[in-house]
Amino acid sequence: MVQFSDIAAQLEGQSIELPSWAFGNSGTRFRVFGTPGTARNPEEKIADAAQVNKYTGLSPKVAIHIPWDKVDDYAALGAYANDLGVELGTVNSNTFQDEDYKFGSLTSSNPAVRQKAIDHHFECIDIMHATGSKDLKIWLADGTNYPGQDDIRGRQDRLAESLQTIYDRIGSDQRLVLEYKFFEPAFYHTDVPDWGTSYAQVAALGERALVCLDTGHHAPGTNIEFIVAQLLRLGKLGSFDFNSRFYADDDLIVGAADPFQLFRILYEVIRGGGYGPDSVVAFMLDQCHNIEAKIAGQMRSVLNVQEMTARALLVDRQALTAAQESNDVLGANAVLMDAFYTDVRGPLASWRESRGLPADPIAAFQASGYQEKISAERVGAQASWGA
Ligand code: PSV
Ligand code: MN
Ligand code: MN
Repeated sequence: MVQFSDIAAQLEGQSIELPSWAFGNSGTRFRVFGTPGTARNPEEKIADAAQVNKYTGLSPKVAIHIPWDKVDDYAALGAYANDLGVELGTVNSNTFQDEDYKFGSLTSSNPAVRQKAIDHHFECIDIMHATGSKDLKIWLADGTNYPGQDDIRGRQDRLAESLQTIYDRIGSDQRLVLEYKFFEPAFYHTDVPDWGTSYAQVAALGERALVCLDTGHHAPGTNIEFIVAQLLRLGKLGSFDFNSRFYADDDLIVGAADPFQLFRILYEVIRGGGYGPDSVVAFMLDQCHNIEAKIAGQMRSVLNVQEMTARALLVDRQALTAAQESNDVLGANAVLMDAFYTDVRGPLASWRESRGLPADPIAAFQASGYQEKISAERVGAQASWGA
C-alpha cells in the first residue's frame, strides 16, 4: 500500500493556472447573474485570482483573454500581478465576438477576414512578449450550421495556412496550443472538433505546437483518459482546461460532475509523465459558471484537482503492473479503486498547515473579510464575459 506520506513530496509545486474571465461576470446565453463585488477590470480580476493562490498555494498564474483583458501597458499589468504574488500566464485569443467572424475566422474564405484574425494573434504574441507568457491558446468558434454551407475540406486547408503563419511568429520559448470542442456555437460541423483534428493540425506545425484538452469539450461517454494517454504517448499534450460538464460545455466546478473521471484522467497524466517538475503539460482551469461565488468557486476547483492528484498518486503502480501482467482483472481494478476511495482530505489539511497554509482554504478565505470588502468597494460597471 502506498501511504500519503510516500506521495506528499510530489504535491509540492503543483500549479493550476486560473482563467481571468472566471472573476468577471460570466455565464450562459440566457442570463448573466451579477454578484456583488465582482471584478470590473483586469487588475481586479488578477487581485481576486491572487486570493485563490494566497489561501491554496496552488495557483500562481493567471491566464488572460484578449480583448477582454485589454490594457495599455501589459508589462505594467504583469508587474501588478507580481506584486500580488502571481504571474500572468497563457494568453487566450478571441475571434468569436466580432461581426466579421460570422462565417469563420482563421478558416474564413475571405482573405481580409482571415488576415484580421491572424493579426489578432500577432497582437496576442506581442502581449506574450510583454508579459513573459509562454503559451498562446487558440480556441475557435469556427464551423458551419448546415450541410453544404461551406467547403469543410477547404476550411481545413485555410486553417492550416493561418496556423502556420501564426506559429512562425511565436518566440523560440513560446508554444501554440490548439483547443478542440465537438460542437457549439456551430451545430453541423466544427473546424476543430476533436483531438485528432487538433493533433493533425499541430503536428504539421512543429514541436512547439500542442493540443489543449478541455475536459468539458467531449461527447457524453467519451473516454477522456484514453485521449490523455494517447496525446502523452505522442508528445503532443500541451495543456488542460479543467472544468466539468453534465450535458454540453458548461464550465462547472472541476470534479463536480464526475470525480471518478477526474481521478482516471489524473492517473493517466501521472502514468504518462504529464505531472511533476519535468512535465510540459500546463494545468489550467476553465471554470467560469454563473451562480457560484467566484473566488471560493475557483478555490473549490483547484482543491478538487489537488485532491484527485493525491489520490491518483496513491495508486500502487507496482501492484497494478503485477496484476495487469498476470491478467488479474479484478485485482488490477481493485488496486485502482483502492486509491480512488482513499479519503485524503485529513492528510491534505495537515500537509497544508505544515506549509503555512490554512487547513481549510475556503473557510479561511471566507473568514478573511475580503469578499465583504470588495462587495462594499466595487460599485459601478462590472466586467462581464463578452465585455
Ligand atoms: C468556449 O467553449 C470556451 O469555453 C473554450 O473552452 C475556451 O477555452 C474558453 O471559451 C475561453 O475562450
Ligand atoms: Mn476551454
Ligand atoms: Mn469551453
